[in-house]
Amino acid sequence: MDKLIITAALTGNITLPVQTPHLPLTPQQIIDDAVRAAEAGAASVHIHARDPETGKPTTEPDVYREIATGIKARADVIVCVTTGGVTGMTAAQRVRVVPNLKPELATFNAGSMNFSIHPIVERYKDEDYKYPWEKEFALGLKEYIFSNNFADMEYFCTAMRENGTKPELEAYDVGHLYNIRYLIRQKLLDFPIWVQFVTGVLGGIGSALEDVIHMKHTADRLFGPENYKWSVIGAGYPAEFNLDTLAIIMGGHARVGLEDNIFVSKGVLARSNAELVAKVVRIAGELGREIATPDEARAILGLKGRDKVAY
Ligand code: KMH
Ligand code: ZN
Repeated sequence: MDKLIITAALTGNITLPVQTPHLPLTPQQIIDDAVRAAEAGAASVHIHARDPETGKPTTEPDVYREIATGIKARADVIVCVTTGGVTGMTAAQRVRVVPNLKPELATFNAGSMNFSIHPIVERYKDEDYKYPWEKEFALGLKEYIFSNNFADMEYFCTAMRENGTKPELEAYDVGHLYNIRYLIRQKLLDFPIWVQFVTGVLGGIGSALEDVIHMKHTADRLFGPENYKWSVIGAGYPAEFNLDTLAIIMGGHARVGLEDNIFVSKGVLARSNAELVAKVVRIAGELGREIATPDEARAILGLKGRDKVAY
């Protein structure tokens, strides 16, 4: 088995400040959290940016550059930049971070879907919200379609290939694996690929162990086990740790982070992304799986190296 690649997804664009006071929002907070997550054992950090004033997700290129540069100066960790964007953005706006930063890794969302957290508003009173945009944003997701049509996916493939950025293929359901196979057959993606099985999003596949095993069997059949590496995201608690444990046992890789889950144990908020990373490191240790350093992860995934990024 490969050594375990741990990814820390630091802030996301869906987690709300009302959910946890520990969500990093400003570039400095995101950089600090990335450094601590790397020290705890993360080989890769997945970044989104937020408006430093409002905590609202932003795709402002300068904020992305500030975060990526700040992390690079302090930690030898792979930076996986989002191309997920925010509601209302075109594919061109979402992908511009790739030519701008030429990162080693960037997310590539492998199909369109509903993607919502609107039921969460039932948990909070109006006075709980930290920012005025939060409740409306969560409710608005009820009508949101996360659009990743074939034309857009082709465009993302080209942009990533031209910039030497490896796609981190986010598959939120079994059909997305078939979309990936289509792109491979069209010669738009090259083996070996790096796939995330993302479970537990409202709009995608669930987080039962059988769901992940079905994703894995399907990927084996479509791609061939030798042609891909995989990791798992179980959104929410306890899915995050249950499915990371499954991946550790099955030879996959693990993602944690406040983008996906805010609890370190039942009802206990994680105080940082590093705390979530440390828990996976402990589980892997108990199960005898060694942790990959960033350079070992680069070798496993075939990344170009941090000397070839544009930040
Ligand atoms: N925009 C969200 C619905 C990613 O990082 O690429 C999902 C997202 C995933 O942004
Ligand atoms: Zn993300």
